[in-house]
Amino acid sequence: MNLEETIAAVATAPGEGAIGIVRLSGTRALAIGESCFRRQKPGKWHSRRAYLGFVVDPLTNTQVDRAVCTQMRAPHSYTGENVVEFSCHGSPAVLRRTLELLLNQGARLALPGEFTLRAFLNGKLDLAQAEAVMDVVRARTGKGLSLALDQLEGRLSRQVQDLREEVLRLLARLEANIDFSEDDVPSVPAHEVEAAIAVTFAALERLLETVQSGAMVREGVRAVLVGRPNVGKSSLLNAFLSADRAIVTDIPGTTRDVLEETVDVDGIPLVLADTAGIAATVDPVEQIGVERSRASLAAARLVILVLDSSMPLQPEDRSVAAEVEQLRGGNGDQRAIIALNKADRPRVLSPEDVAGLLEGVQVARTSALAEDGLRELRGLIGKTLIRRSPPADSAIVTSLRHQAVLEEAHGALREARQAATEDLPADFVCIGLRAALNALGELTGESATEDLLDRIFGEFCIGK
Ligand SMILES: Nc1nc2c(ncn2[C@@H]2O[C@H](COP(=O)(O)OP(=O)(O)OP(=O)(O)O)[C@@H](O)[C@H]2O)c(=O)[nH]1
Ligand SMILES: [Mg+2]
Repeated sequence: MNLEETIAAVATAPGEGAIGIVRLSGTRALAIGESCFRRQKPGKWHSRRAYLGFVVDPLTNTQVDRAVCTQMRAPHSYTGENVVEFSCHGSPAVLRRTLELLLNQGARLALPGEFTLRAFLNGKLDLAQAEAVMDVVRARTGKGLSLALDQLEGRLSRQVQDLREEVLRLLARLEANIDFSEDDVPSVPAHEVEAAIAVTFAALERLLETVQSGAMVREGVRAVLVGRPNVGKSSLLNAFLSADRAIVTDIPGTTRDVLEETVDVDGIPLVLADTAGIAATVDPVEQIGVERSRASLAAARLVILVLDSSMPLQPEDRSVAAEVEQLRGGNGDQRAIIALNKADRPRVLSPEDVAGLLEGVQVARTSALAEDGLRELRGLIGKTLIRRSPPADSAIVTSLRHQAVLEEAHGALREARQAATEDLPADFVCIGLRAALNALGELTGESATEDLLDRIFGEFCIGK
C-alpha cells in the first residue's frame, strides 16, 4: 500500500439516496478534485468551505452532476492529508461516473478502511479509536452506539495509556538499575516493585471485568424460545417485536422453521429465535422442524423455556426441560429463564411448581396475548446475561481483540509480579513488564504489526 498515492472512493452506501459522497485523499487530492469541478462562482478555494458547482469531465467538459465540493487541507482533515469531498445526488450512476473521473485524473481506488488507516498512520486516531469508527457504523442498539462513541472519543485508549505509562515508569527504574548496577543507583526494593505492579494489575482486572457486558453489546447474543407445541413461543416473539412476524394458530405444530429477529434488550442486540415445539411426531416435516429447534437450542447463549401456566405440566414440558438441563450441563456458559406464559388465564402452574425443572433459573410470568409481563421478562433477560454491571467510571471493553491483548498483558504482569515476589534478578521482572507493555501497545497501536493492521482495516468498508 503506497501512501504517496492519492486515493478515491464512494463513501456512502450503495443504492439510491438523497446525497452520495465521493471522497479523495492524498497529496494530489486538491489538484485532482479541482480539475473535475467547475464552481458556480469561480474564485480562490478556501479550506473547509462548501462550494456549489458541477462535477465535470475535464476532457470533454461535459457535466456529470450538480454538486457541492469541499476541500479539507492537511493536516486539518479526517486522514490528516489533503481531502476533497463531492456531495452529489445519491445516484449510483452519478457516483460511479464521478469516481471514474477522479481515477482517470490519477487517483487510485481506496482499499477497505484505507481512509481510516491513513488517519491512524498520521496520528489522527489511535488503533482502538480507528476500530471504534467501524463500531459506530455497525452499532445495532443505542447502547452499542454510545459505547462505540466513547471509544472513538478515546476513553479506552486513555485508560490503557495510563496503564502503559505506569508500567513504563517502573521499567525505566528497573532498567536504570540493571544498566548502572556498578554505579550508585540504589536498587528498587522488591516490595516496592510488587506494590507498583499490583496497582496496574488491579486496574487491568477492573477493565477486564467490563468485557462480558461490553462484548454482548457489541457482538449481540443468541437467544432461543423453546418449549412443547402450543405454549405461545411464536406469540412471545411477536409480542417482543410488536409485530405480526411469526404465524400463530391454536393448532400445535404451527411453527416448522426457525425464525430469527433481533430485539434490543437493555442495549444488547438479542437475536431471538422462535422454534418449532419440541415433541415426538411422525410427520416428517415436523420432525425436521424439531431437529432445527434442537440445533438452535444448542447454539444459543440464552434459553427461554416457555410453559403454559394455565394447565398442569405435561410430560413433554419435562422432557424439553431435561434437554435444556443436559445442554446446560455441557455448556457452562449457557443461561436459561422460564417464561410462564398465558398468565391471563386462570393459573394452574405457579413459579414454585416449575422451579425444579431448571436448576437455579428465574421465572417470569407473561401473557403474550395481553402483552403483559414483557418488561419483566426483558429485565430478567438483561439480569441473567449481565450478572454484574461494569463500574460507571470505567471504559468498557467491547472487542474480543481488546480482550485478548488485555489478557495477555494481565498474564505478563502476573509473571513479573511473581518474579518480584520470588526476589529474582530485575531482568526477570523486566521481561514480564516489557511483554505487558507490548500487549497494551497492540490495543492502542504503538506495537501493531502490519499483519494486524491489515486484519483490522480489511474488515472496514471501502470509502471509510
Ligand atoms: N390466552 C392466551 N393465549 C395465548 C397466549 N400466548 C399464545 N396463546 C395462544 O396459544 C396458541 C398457540 O400460540 P403459538 O404462539 O402459536 O404457540 P407456539 O408455542 O408457537 O406453538 P407451535 O409453533 O405449535 O410450537 C394460540 O392460539 C395463541 O393465541 C397467552 O399469553 N394467553
Ligand atoms: Mg410457533
